[in-house]
Amino acid sequence: MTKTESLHQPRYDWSAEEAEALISRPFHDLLAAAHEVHRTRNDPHVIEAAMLLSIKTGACPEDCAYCPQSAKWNTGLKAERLMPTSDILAAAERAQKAGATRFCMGAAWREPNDQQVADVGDAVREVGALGMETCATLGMLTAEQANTLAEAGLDYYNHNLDTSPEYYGEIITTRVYQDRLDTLAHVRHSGVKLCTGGIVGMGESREDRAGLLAQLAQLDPHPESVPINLLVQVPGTPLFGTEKLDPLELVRTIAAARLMMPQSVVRLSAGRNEMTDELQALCLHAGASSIFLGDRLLTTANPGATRDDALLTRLDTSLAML
Ligand code: SAM
Ligand code: DTB
Ligand code: SF4
Repeated sequence: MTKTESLHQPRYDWSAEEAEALISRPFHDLLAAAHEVHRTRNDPHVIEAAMLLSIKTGACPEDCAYCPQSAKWNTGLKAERLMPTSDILAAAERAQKAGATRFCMGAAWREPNDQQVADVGDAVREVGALGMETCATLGMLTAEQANTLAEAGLDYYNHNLDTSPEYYGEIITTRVYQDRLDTLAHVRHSGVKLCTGGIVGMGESREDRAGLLAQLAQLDPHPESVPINLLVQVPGTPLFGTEKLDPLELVRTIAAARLMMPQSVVRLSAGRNEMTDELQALCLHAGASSIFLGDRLLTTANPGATRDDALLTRLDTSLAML
């Protein structure tokens, strides 16, 4: 196999050590290789746009140290029950008008009950009928619950591994890594596509970022969608005040994800509100090709239309159509 072929051929046997060697390559070599893979598969001037809605907010029993929605931290967030389907549909229509092709419904649950899954399934059917791609992120699922969502026509399920297996216990104690992997397996079995990635900037090492990427790239097939979030530091959460990550480490993480999972869509997810246009441009050059639109993620701020329109214009980039 030639060197170029090997770059483009998906592999599922990535070790954390190999991933660390890749992420640690000389910066320009890493970026050039990632951009080469990127543009053979994607038009670098076209970006996929998704929009998020928090359909059930706050009061979550989990203790994720980054998350403003955990009941364990005092972040001043007002908890809200599951939204009626009609409100979810209205938000999806607004998202579609704003140019989003995927609508992602997020709920602050550790694990939904069957009634909650059925209710979200109804929303999925209605949003799907608009001609949008649907995504949901509801916490841990049983195999049956994943099947229920598949029957409702759900396109993607988001469930992040967040960090390396070694660092996981520093961030969350109320569930274990294997719980996350089990839900990913149930989703895969159901036929719903996988959206799974992680967060950087939580005080982890480069080795941990490589460890996360190796876990993701060991999934066979690779996740269709890989969100890379930069921690949004929310006052009241344990990670508020964590030393800021060198932004070029985010760029390296995206480039390595692009190389290790050549067929996946890598999303530059949370954290864009604090990024310069120039940093976002580097992330998109390194192989990210998807963003969240709108002025809100789930509960925190996102750049919004005015800033994003200006960014896309500066980069001669347009939004993908379905
Ligand atoms: N409760 C479900 C779960 O944890 O899977 C779904 C919602 S949860 C908010 C979805 C993802 O948002 C988390 O897995 C985490 O990766 C990301 N997230 C939450 N808070 C964040 C923050 N402050 N900064 C960056 N990403 C965050
Ligand atoms: C993902 O990886 N990032 C999105 C989506 N999946 C659900 C969520 C980011 C949440 C950021 C914190 C907040 O707005 O509450
Ligand atoms: Fe709950 Fe999800 Fe936030 Fe963790 S990330 S506290 S599971 S809403």
